[in-house]
Amino acid sequence: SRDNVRSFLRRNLFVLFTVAAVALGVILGFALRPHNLSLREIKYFAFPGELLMRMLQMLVLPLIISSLVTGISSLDSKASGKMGVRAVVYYMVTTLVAVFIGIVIVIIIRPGKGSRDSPVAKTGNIEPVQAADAFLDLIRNMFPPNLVEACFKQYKTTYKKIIQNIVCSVIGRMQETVEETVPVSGSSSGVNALGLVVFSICFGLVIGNMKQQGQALRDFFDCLNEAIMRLVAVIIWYAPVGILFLIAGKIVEMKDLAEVGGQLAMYTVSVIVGLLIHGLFILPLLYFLVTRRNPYSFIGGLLQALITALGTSSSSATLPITFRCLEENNHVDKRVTRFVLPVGATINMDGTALYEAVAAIFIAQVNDMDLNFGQILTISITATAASIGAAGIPQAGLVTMVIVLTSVGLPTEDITLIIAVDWFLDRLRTTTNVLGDSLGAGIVEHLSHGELQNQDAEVRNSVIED
Ligand code: DAS
Repeated sequence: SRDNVRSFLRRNLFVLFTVAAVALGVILGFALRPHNLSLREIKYFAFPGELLMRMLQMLVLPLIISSLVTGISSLDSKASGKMGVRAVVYYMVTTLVAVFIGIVIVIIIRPGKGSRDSPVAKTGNIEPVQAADAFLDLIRNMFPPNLVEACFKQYKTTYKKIIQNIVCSVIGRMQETVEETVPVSGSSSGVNALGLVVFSICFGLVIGNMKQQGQALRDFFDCLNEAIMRLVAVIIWYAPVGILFLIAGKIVEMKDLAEVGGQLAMYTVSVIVGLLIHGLFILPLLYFLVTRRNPYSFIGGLLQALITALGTSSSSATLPITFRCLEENNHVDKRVTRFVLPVGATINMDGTALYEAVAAIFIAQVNDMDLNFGQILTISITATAASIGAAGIPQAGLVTMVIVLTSVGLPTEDITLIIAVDWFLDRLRTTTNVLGDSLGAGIVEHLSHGELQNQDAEVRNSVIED
């Protein structure tokens, strides 16, 4: 009936706007391509998109801190401990499954077979990265010596410097241009999210245990969180406009697809097939097996977050929208989203892990290198580590790729082989990352049902006692 249509429209208005924005962005982008806009003109054109990116990033920092601190301090330590373990087990299992799928697909499709499409200029004296150093960097990032600095700077990692050298020498451009192509170091979104997550969890645990004394701080973070979510509700109105221009801008800017060689095209197909299998079948199946609910209607509630991930290629920039979709559309308990979403956006990246494994094996194939079982196992482990270490910002996975390549002795300069299509694959893997985090929140909520109810009962009792 007309009423039904009206209520459907009202509920799905934003989603409809956002889907329309993507379609319009694609059309506009392709319509403008023949005009050969200069880089400067493209920059002006994509400005509304850049603004959306900045608005979302602006909210990420206070959102991560306030949601983690309130989420954790509102649970007793036993409940948060159990929830934390469930989330981490989910993250590890799904990431490893993603890596496994990637490996199987790239071995079956063999995108790198035949002689290589494009020679890579050897870059010469680039010092090799030790996988051990990269691991230590990851752990270092968890403990920022200066919290204020951690809000705008990641620990300068060894491998970032190295990829900077590679890209500089291979594409032979100035460092500033490189910084735009690949977010190498200390760029505007270089928040050390991992360090802030670790600190906020500890802080939340402590003030949660401080009983009456901690009340003022708990109220403060609670209120901060609420205020940030209200800002999200405002920015969400602007999101479709921003997404339209982000997508159109990228399409205008991208290189001619005809330039992409056969091997690279097959590599792209391998990553896409892997991501689709993982995102559309494996993760929903897992969700269904655990919760016995329809995973696709859950995913329907996430559409706006998924499209934002596609538009921004950043899981942290998407975080505010992911929160809203889960809480407003899918009614996931706030104590769960506040706890698991910021952690997930920082360390759980199934799409990135899958892509790292496919890319490393592709590069091995291009170099005619046969990998033995031990090396494939090493790739699985390092791809997982590289996905944990990658920040939720555009193309971070390309940077941490160095860990995977060096762990099995593959030439790091071959990263340049895959740069041409990375902007595109980045969007798809980011969408998979956000999907994995969100389904994870649903699964953890279901498994933690008992603790959440106990907690509710305790709160009720204490109110009655008062
Ligand atoms: N773009 C990323 C993300 O935000 C990570 C990556 O580069 O793989 O999820």
